[in-house]
Amino acid sequence: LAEVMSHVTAHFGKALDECREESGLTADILEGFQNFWSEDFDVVHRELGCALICMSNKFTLMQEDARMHHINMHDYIKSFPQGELLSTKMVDLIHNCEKQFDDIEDDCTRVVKVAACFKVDAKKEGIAPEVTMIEAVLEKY
Ligand code: BOM
Repeated sequence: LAEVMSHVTAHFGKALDECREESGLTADILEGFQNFWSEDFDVVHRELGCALICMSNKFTLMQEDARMHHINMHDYIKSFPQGELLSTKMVDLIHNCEKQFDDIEDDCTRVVKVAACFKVDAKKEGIAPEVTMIEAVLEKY
């Protein structure tokens, strides 16, 4: 499942460049989206939350309220090789994290908290990819 997640991350990450300007996420903070999964990268910057909203909107993965669009996220993950094995787990993990930070009003701040929670939980579940796995599939997208 980490392999599937590497494909999802590689594809989703291609939207980062289109979102750098409006989000203010500099290469200084995050050079490539694959580094999201690095042990050395702390998921703490509000700008990353803004970038995730912008990137998600490129694929209609969020609702107007900057919460996950469950059906679209499910279908998006299923579109990758063996994606059906990951989609339900991933939607559940993200939604569980959303519930924990629902009281944060600022969308970018809340989304980066949700993303940090998702990174921790994905690692716990053994579905987090290594950066090298993502780099190996980047050229496919
Ligand atoms: O309420 C906010 C819901 C969106 C949270 C996004 C979580 C994703 C964190 C970043 C990890 C990305 C890996 C693959 C792409 C998933 C769309």
